[in-house]
Amino acid sequence: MKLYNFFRSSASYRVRIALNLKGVSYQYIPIHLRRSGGEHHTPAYRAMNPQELVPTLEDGGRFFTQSLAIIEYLEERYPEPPLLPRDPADRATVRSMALGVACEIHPLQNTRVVSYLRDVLHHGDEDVNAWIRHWVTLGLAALEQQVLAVPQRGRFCFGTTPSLADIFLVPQLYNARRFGCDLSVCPTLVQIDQACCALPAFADAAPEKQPDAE
Ligand SMILES: N[C@@H](CCC(=O)N[C@@H](CS)C(=O)NCC(=O)O)C(=O)O
Repeated sequence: MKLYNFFRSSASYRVRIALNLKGVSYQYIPIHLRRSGGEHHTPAYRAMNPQELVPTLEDGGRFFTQSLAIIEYLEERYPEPPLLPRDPADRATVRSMALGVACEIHPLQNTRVVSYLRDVLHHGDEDVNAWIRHWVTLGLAALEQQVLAVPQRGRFCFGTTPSLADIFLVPQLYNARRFGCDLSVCPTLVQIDQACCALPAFADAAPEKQPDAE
């Protein structure tokens, strides 16, 4: 398996955590998002991933894109340890937490969106930072409430073992810290993040541990 990714990309970080939790070894192929105008915009990369986003997973001669689809692929190919609970209602709850990050928070702070605000609409740093902090904080506050409402409260977002929800949470909190967001809105998420980062699967996936880290 080959993972085309970037150390600081939170969508890449999610897939690295999942691969580590599953104990699947992979080749790390760095795709630099800024160098030479962004290596994700080259024709060779676009042929693998027409969305021109990282990550892309190559397996069995096929290319898989979108971190959630990649992680669900890994879940189906390597069912142990499970990243989703067994009960359908519980599975929907965990997926909702992950999707809250993937669909409601992350896209609004993604590089190309922020660059558009800055370079095309000519917003200054102050506006852009306010935009990022607003959407990230709003989304994390909602996720905090979702986690608190879980009947099976444990050390993780859902119960006593890491799930898809934790895989999406940890990279998003990493981004939130980078952007200077106010994490007082989500004290439970901060505790869960600490519990996750104490596990080797999460710690080894951290941006600063990757071969292309700057
Ligand atoms: N929904 C996609 C998001 C992928 C994504 O936005 N990746 C970012 C890095 S975290 C990226 O490639 N950004 C490049 C850009 O914005 O130009 C996923 O989950 O894989």
